[in-house]
Amino acid sequence: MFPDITSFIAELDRRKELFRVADSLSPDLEIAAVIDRVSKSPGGGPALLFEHPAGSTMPVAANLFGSMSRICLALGVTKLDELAAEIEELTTPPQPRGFMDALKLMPLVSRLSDLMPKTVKDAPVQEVVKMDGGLDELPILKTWPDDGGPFITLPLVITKDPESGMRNIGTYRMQVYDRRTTGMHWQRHKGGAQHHRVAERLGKRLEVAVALGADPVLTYCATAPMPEGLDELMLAGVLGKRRVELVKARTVDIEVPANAQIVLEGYVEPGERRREGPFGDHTGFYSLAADYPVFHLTCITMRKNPVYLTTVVGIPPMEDLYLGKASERIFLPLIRKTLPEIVDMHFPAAGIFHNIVLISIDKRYPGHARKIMSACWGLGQLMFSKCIVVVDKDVNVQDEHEVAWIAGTHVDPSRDIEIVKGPVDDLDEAAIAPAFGGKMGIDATRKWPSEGFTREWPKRLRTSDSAAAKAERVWEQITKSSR
Ligand SMILES: Cc1cc2nc3c(=O)[nH]c(=O)nc-3n(C[C@H](O)[C@H](O)[C@H](O)COP(=O)(O)O)c2cc1C
Ligand SMILES: [Mn+2]
Repeated sequence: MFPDITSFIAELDRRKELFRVADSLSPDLEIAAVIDRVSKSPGGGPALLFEHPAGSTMPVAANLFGSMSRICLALGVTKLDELAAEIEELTTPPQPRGFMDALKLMPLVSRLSDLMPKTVKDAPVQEVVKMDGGLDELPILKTWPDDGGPFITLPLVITKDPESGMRNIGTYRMQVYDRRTTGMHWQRHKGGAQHHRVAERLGKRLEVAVALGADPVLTYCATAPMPEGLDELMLAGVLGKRRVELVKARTVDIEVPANAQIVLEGYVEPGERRREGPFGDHTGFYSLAADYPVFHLTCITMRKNPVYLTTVVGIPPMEDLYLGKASERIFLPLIRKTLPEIVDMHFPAAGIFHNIVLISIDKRYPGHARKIMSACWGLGQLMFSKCIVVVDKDVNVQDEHEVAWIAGTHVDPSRDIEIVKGPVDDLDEAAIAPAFGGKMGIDATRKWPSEGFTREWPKRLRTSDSAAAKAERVWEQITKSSR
């Protein structure tokens, strides 16, 4: 597992998965345009290191997670499903049948206790401490022409609940207003916004620390839809198989990742709001300008020669597709703890995570597909699912073509569509009102007599085994003759 982003970059370089851009390109649109162009190439293109961004001595790294092989490498697996299997094992302790059996569980318990973060004294991220540092020292990108300004797009925003002290880490973009202030775009449903809500009720300032370029596992974890109140650092411990090292920040009472490249320390005042946006978003459209809290910088700490890690969001597919794919795989076994009848789920790239959610189930009783829709709309960030398509377990939801075919043939829209209203993603500009709107479920399972379908359900086409075997043999001849 990689202790920091620079060792990850070095490994990508060794594997020839890194392209170094020697040209001096501008952080104003040019670097972002390259990142977008590369992300649109088959498989997501190489990772990028802009060695000489115009106006800065700090290199810019991007698209580090932007392919299946790189997100796997970042998380230390060869296939994302390995993570799912690990999480399954960790969360399903075997049932001990006696004392000797119980003893075997000890390694599991110590594994769990080994996952909590530990505090260190000396940290690379504090090699340089700048009390009067400013954001103008960083090559922060303006990514799309109508953007309200430059945005920090891949920050790890760390806060503590002012009452309980519980920590949260979330990736929320930060629009640069000037060298000491930015926007703080934590949307109302997110962990950081909840801490700010508590701070405002108490009439208190909320201290904030922002890590840029933390190690690959932790960078992913800040984007993960962890249930509220569960520490992202614990997930980082599980996935990274080691305790995350933290160091006390200099001007705020928050521990920050010791191996990050850069840390911004500061606070958000109660009651303060400022226009944020527009911003070319991962919807592929500009998110409209709106009022958001404001981050005030008190101190910058950094390594001696830091790399500025960023990402560009835009029309899918982009790098965040692969971060989302990791969440899809990692959270499936956890969702199955409450909904074991879910067989698989898939978020197509065009659906930008929650606009289209495809779920296969082991259907057990009438109305089961609708139960799954309701459960998803009540479960963490799955509440944002705008269109949920539920199919039977024999349908492969990873195959979007197959799901479209099955939905087209299995659905009577007058019977099989469920429409509800509730909270929707803050980025949904089509909704009835900001963050409030409609959601649709499509029951594309086979309908049962107990659901009122009393005619015969047609059988799926499949030839006989012997005919299929002959066909395979002929197909082999065909493929050989064409070589
Ligand atoms: C590149 C990227 C940018 C993101 N920007 C934002 C953002 O500006 N605001 C926001 O609320 N969520 C944003 N997200 C999504 C959150 O990081 C995600 O919902 C995360 O689970 C939030 O963590 P939390 O539940 O601890 O709040 C972004 C995700 C990615 C991958
Ligand atoms: Mn969280």
